[in-house]
Order: sequence, then C-alpha cells, then structure tokens
Amino acid sequence: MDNCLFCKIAAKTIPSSVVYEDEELLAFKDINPAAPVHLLVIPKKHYSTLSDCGSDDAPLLGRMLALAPRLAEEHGVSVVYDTDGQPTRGYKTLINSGPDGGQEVYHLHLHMVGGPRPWRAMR
Ligand code: DGP
Repeated sequence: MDNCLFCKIAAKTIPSSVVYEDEELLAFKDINPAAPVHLLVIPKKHYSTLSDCGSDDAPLLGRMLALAPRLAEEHGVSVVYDTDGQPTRGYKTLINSGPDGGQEVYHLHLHMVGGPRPWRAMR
C-alpha cells in the first residue's frame, strides 16, 4: 500500500525502533507510549483492519499474538509469580479495529503494553 504509514515502516522507508523482525512480522516501539513498554506488532503484508482477516489468516494472527509473551520477557514485563504463587507484573495485548474501536492507523497492529502503572489512558 503506497500511502500506508506502517507499510513504510515495514519497508524501512520511515525509521522506527525495531525490536523484532522475521519474514512475516515486524515489532517496533510505539512513538507515543502509553506505558513504560509499548510495542506494536504488525504483519508486513497490508491488512487495513482485523476485519480484513479470515480463517486463512489464523496462523499469522496466532504468530502475532504468540510474539507478545516473548517480547514481554525481553522487555522485563512478563508475568512472574511471587512466593505465594500469585501473579505479578504483566502486560496488555490489544487490537483496535475501526473508528468505534479507536483505530488511528489503518494497518493491522497488535499493541503490547506493560510495565508498572499508572499508564496513560488509551483510546
Ligand atoms: P491505533 O489507535 O490502535 O491505530 O494505534 C496506532 C498507534 O500507532 C498509536 O499508539 C501511535 C502509533 N504511531 C502512530 N504513528 C507512528 C509512527 O510514525 N511511528 C511509530 N513508531 N508509532 C506510530
């Protein structure tokens, strides 16, 4: 897509702070972080919204989601368990879809947001 911001980031014609890359996916730091860690995971192939995806895209969507715990581990926000076995720390994974969903950039992306609260409110 010629005029898509995240396609340009995937093509490296616009710079970003890349934290992960493979053939299908790119993850980079959000330019306006809502929390100490705020990463975006995108498919390199253009999908405007989650509603463009069908059952054939389940493996890709699964890979996007499965990347989140790895990134959380690498960025120090993974869920850990205290001595009582209670979970502590953690992160949020979020896909905004369409105007009512608060989507601003029309290239499918998964937010991975974590770190100590308070966080800025997200759309
Ligand atoms: P959403 O509302 O789900 O469409 O979120 C879009 C996110 O994209 C928002 O948190 C800010 C981020 N963003 C917008 N423009 C840029 C950019 O040029 N570079 C980076 N790294 N992030 C961007």
